[in-house]
Amino acid sequence: MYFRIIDANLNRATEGLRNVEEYTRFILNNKAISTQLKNLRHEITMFFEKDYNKLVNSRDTKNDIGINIQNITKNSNNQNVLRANIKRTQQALRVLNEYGSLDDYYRYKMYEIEKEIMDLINTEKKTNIKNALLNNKNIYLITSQNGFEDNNAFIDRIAQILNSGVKLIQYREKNKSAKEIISIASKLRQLCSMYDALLIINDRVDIAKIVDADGVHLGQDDIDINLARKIIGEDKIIGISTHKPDDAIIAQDMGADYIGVGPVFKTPTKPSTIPVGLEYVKWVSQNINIPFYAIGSIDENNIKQVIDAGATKIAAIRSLMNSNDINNTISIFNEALNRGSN
Ligand code: TZP
Ligand code: MG
Repeated sequence: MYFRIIDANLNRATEGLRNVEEYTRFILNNKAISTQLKNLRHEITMFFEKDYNKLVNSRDTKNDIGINIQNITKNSNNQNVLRANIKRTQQALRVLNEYGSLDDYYRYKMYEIEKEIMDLINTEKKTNIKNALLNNKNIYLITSQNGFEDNNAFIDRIAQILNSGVKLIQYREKNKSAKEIISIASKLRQLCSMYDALLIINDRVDIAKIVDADGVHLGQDDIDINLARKIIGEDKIIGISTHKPDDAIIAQDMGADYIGVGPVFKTPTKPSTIPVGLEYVKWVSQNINIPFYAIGSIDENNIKQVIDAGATKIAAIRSLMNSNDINNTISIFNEALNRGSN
């Protein structure tokens, strides 16, 4: 047995694992991966436990000719440190397999964990980008064609609202054929791109994909978020309507990019739905970490109450679609939202 080699590589592997674990624990806050790494470290240590005395006795640090080799990760960024430690661990596990008969299962397990960590980091990066996209978009227009039976009049109205500074719109249409929805959504796509606004499609993941919208909005009875994610991809925004704390927690855990919170007040758009009230807005503002939009009969007269309950973003149909003076409505909304954030 080459105890010196085993000793050095056991130390290398366990130190590497501990280093990776600190990243998944304190930077990624991921319990599942951290636990896997911890178990791996314990199992490897236990495998060589019987040789502990021999390993320590074989140690001869003073005469180790490799001891002065530069630490390549010094002054490097966190992700370089992470990557170096994953590689270090895998290499050490290979040596422990060859010289110490450690099961190669551990090295393969480490390859799997590496993939899980990298997938998580990539998802987080995308989430951060999407968060930044929604960051300064505090007024969310949800469209309705009520009163705009002519498609051109409807598109003109949306253009006016975009022109007043709204940067986020949801095309919501429950009655038209798929063909007509695609035709209107394509026009809205062009319009939103012109105004540098985001276009979200209500209910229809297929149509969101077809018109290359920025995302899709789903209710509690719509397509499951995981399926929608598969269809529309990681880069797109998915919003979920929520009506109670459990809905919000689940949406957040499932990777929603934002949630709708409402109806805050009674709304003729959803006549049979009991309003959730300001209490739920307050709860979400204190317990949920993803962006949320309060919705349901929010207008110039009650927006302040909604903001006082903790909302920093609002969504509306009628108060925007039907405003007699859209610039004035938007400036009242903006003033209330900006005052609320100070
Ligand atoms: N979801 C909850 S309330 C609502 C939706 C789609 C309708 C909001 O419409 P309005 O006109 O702003 O009350
Ligand atoms: Mg829906």
